[in-house]
Amino acid sequence: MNGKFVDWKDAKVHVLSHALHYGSGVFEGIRCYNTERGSFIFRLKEHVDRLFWSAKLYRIEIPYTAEEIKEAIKETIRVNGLKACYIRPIVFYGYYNLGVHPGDCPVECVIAVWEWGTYLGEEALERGIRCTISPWRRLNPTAVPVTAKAVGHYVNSMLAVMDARSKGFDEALMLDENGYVSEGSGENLFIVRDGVIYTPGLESSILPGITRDSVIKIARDLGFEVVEKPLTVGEVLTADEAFFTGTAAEVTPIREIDFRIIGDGKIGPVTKAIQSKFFDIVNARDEKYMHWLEPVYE
Ligand code: PPE
Repeated sequence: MNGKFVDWKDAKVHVLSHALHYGSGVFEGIRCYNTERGSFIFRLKEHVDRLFWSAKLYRIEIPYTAEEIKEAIKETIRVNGLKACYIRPIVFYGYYNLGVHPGDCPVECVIAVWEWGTYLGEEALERGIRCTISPWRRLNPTAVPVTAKAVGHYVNSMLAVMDARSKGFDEALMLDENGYVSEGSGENLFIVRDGVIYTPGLESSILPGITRDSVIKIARDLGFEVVEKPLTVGEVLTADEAFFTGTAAEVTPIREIDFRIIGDGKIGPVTKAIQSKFFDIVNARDEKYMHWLEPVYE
């Protein structure tokens, strides 16, 4: 917390912190994997870079360099002695005085790490999940810079996932302001049709996911054609396969959307191929992608 190690129970902020009232913060979600070759952080550089451009979009000046943040992340894992963990850096306006303009509120910078297993339940990675199309549209880029991973943007995601869970689904699928399919509450979407992989592009108000970028590269390397384009609800409902990607969700198949079975309701062959390659890579079993892994204990 702000350059010092603080015990979990003492890691507190003032109730009049600006970010609590106005959502004025940016954050990241990163995973560290425990592999046979040691503990590695997946695409640390890309995550820290995104933290900086999220901050730039919100005019938040991070009082550290990217190098310092990366080193602090590794050090935080080391002092906790964790082998695998989820990493949450967050930079936000703290307490000074209220009022929408952050004025002289201090920029607070925190890195938290903890063990976090599968995001959508143990079964999700194998059997796939059930989604519903959200009545809440994804925030649009004329209102906020949606490519920033900003704290306040997540009220939109929270409404969507609460709606989905209240109806008995695992996750929400959100549409953009034009009615094209955008993304999940915390994941990017891919579909497969006739062997070709499609995913919504930046024009569909998505967060440019780092797992999404990884999956596009992995899929092309495996010889698949990957097309970024606006996707209609009809195209998604009639896809042969569909899956979500995200740091927390990893590569999670979607088996059903609003009671329509996707493909044959099981993880499809393309999803399976990409998912197993993804897990090989994050578990340091693929020499070609070792540059995506940052060692923690070295
Ligand atoms: N879209 C949204 C809205 C999103 O929150 C995430 C990550 C993604 C796409 C995928 O981005 P990436 O992780 O770079 O591949 N969601 C994070 C937060 C999850 C949470 O519940 O908190 C995550 O996966 O860490």
